[in-house]
Amino acid sequence: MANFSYGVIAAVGVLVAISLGFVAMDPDEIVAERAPEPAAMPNQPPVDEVMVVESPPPVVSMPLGTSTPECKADNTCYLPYNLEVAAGTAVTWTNDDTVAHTVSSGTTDGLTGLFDSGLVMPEAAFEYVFEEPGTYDYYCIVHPWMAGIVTVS
Ligand SMILES: [Cu+2]
Repeated sequence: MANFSYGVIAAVGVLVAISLGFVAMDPDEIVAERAPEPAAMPNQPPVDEVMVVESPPPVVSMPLGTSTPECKADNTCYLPYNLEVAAGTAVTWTNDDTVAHTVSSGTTDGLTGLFDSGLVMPEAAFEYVFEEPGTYDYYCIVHPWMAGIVTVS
């Protein structure tokens, strides 16, 4: 008889403990546990798209008016003055002036012979692919104050 009573008391005790456990739970918590996984944020593109960094086009302009030396003072004879590109990039120079220019590798101290556009007429363009990292000076043989740099990484 004593064993049976202890058994009932123990069983009731376990049930009470379980019931108290449920009562103690915050109803919001129960709902939160059963809520479905939130969907991906619709405004966030996939990670691989986020990693794509748009670089400016590898284009250098020979702007209007560079046939007079004023552009030398603020390095605006070629724009941008120093173009930074990755190895293997094809760089395009566009002649946006009204007279012919050249894109000749080297400085007025001497041509390097790596590239030389010859005369690039107005509205024409010259392209060169930089395969090796380095700093490449170039200038215009016709207007030697025109100087620019391509930095290849
Ligand atoms: Cu020129």
